[in-house]
Amino acid sequence: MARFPEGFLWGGATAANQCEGGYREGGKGLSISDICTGGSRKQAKRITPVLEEGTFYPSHEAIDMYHHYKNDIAMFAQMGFKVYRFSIAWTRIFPKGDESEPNEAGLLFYESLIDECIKHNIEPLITISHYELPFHLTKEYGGWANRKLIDFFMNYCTAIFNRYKGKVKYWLTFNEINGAMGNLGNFLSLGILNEGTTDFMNQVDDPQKRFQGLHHQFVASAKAVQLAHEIDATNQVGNMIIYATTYPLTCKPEDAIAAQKQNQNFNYYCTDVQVKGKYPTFANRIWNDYGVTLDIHDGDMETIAAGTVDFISFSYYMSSCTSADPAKKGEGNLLGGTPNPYLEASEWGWQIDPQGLRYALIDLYDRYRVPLMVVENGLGAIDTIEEDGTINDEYRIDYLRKHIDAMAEAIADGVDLRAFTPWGCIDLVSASTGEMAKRYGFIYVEKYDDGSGDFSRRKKKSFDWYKKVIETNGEDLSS
Ligand code: BGP
Repeated sequence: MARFPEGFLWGGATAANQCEGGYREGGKGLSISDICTGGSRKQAKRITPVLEEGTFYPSHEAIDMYHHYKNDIAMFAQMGFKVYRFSIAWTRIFPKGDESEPNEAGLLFYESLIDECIKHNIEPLITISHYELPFHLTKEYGGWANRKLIDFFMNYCTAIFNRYKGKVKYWLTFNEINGAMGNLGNFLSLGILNEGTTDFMNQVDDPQKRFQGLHHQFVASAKAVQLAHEIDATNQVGNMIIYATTYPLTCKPEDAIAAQKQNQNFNYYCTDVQVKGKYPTFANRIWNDYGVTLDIHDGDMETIAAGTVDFISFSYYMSSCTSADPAKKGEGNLLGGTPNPYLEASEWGWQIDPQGLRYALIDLYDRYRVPLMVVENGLGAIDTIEEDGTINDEYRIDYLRKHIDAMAEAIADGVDLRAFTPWGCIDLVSASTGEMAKRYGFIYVEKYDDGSGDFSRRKKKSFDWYKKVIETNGEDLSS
């Protein structure tokens, strides 16, 4: 029996702020990612509200997809992509975010990009907001903590839903919305720049604003779902979370409770609101623990209930362990937690766990019973160009092969999985560390962290491998 259903959407994923560049072209406004400097695993990127002369800002040029998209989409087509997940930069459509009319040049750019996908029989899957709020909305309004952002977001959605009607069917509202359950989400997801924050990894936290901002995003997302359906009944809108598979560090009951709590906080809080249309039973406990009082307006909960998503999409890179013992709370990986002694980690400390993906799929499907899409997964690694010009990224193939096998197992377990779009199908800037050195692509881009590189593209070994995976609908994973 086939391991993957017919029509399974194989493809890849990127985000505007990490690949486009052209940060001032076509009338684009400054986004929150445009004010983040380069960084590395050891040196956190900085947030600079005023651009500094002589400082390297990776999003300004990124991999210059703004000028290379036709070539890049043709290469995706060569691999046989059925779907391409990308994001629209809000700042190309509404450069400041609070204008009443959209910027035609921005609308045209994405129209051309979408047409290019369609020309190659690639289904566009669009993330509406992926870590690039217009900076003006941070500066003047305080980011998503301000309720006015709901209306600004709706203007943006109205413009793109109408313009791309009939061409785009799949939409995701907010990238990794549950990133706002943690400290990093203040700025990255919500555009909230608390006083004293300069270091991206160690932001000053304000849980009151963070949870309020998240509430505004829930209302905005639900309104967007309804609007998308109104404009075109065939539109399918998903949410997008980071799924963090969480194991108790030991079988000690306290550790199991700690893991369960972490699961509720991180994996279910947002998903319950967006899929079930209401806050979960444990929400009060979370708000009380943080000393948060939410301002929920009349009608908000009705809006949320009426705007539940059609499917769940999520990113999955790693798992983590949770312990009730504060002394054991080490630096597991980006998700926090404690290292798992049974797993190996990538060079960036992300613990590799294909079984964790199978677990994630079964857990989400059992709890929510809506179709699932894995819209990010992959190995960030240092790639080397050999003397003969090849890039033998067997380690990436090995990572993806195991995760594809895990997806096949989950499907056999009864999960309704529709799509797989590995992250950074073409090398791009890392979101957490702001560097090019951490590469995910099937396509190598000659762009480096000192700003050098001519943006030329070349296929890695994984390019032909993934082509065969798609051709055989996931049956042949050999290299
Ligand atoms: C997710 C983001 C992406 C992306 C990816 C890999 O959190 O949605 O934007 O970049 O992770 O992370 P990184 O780039 O930090 O390696």
